[in-house]
Amino acid sequence: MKNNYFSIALLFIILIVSISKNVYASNVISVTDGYIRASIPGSDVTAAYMTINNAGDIAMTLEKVIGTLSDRIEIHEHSMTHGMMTMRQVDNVTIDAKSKVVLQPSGLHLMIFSLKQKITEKELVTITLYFSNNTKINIQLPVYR
Ligand SMILES: [Cu+2]
Repeated sequence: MKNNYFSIALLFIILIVSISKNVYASNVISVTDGYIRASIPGSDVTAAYMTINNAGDIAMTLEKVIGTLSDRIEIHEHSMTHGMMTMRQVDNVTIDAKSKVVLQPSGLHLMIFSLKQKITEKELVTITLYFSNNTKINIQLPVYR
């Protein structure tokens, strides 16, 4: 009986961890902690962030991102130039073998232009990440303010 309670508790812990970590995985690539910013009224641009993990033995490159919310999703990088925060588009992002890359505010991010609809909280936005070696992964991003 005691064992049963333990199993149920463990199941709940696993459930909570998997929900909060928001894990999406292919054979070697997994994406955790992804989210997209709610769009601001009057603006049709937003950004998305996530951690991309590469469990494989070779480097993987994120080459493009596609979603129904926009026809223009770019990989961007923030950097300091002459003491000013600027951002520029980058062609791709390489995740070394057995490594990870974090897309986060003030760093690498996905920039989403020309939104076809408002992005509001309490919805999930699906996008597809395309990597080298014919690897692609569908992920769902919760919307945060
Ligand atoms: Cu940007």
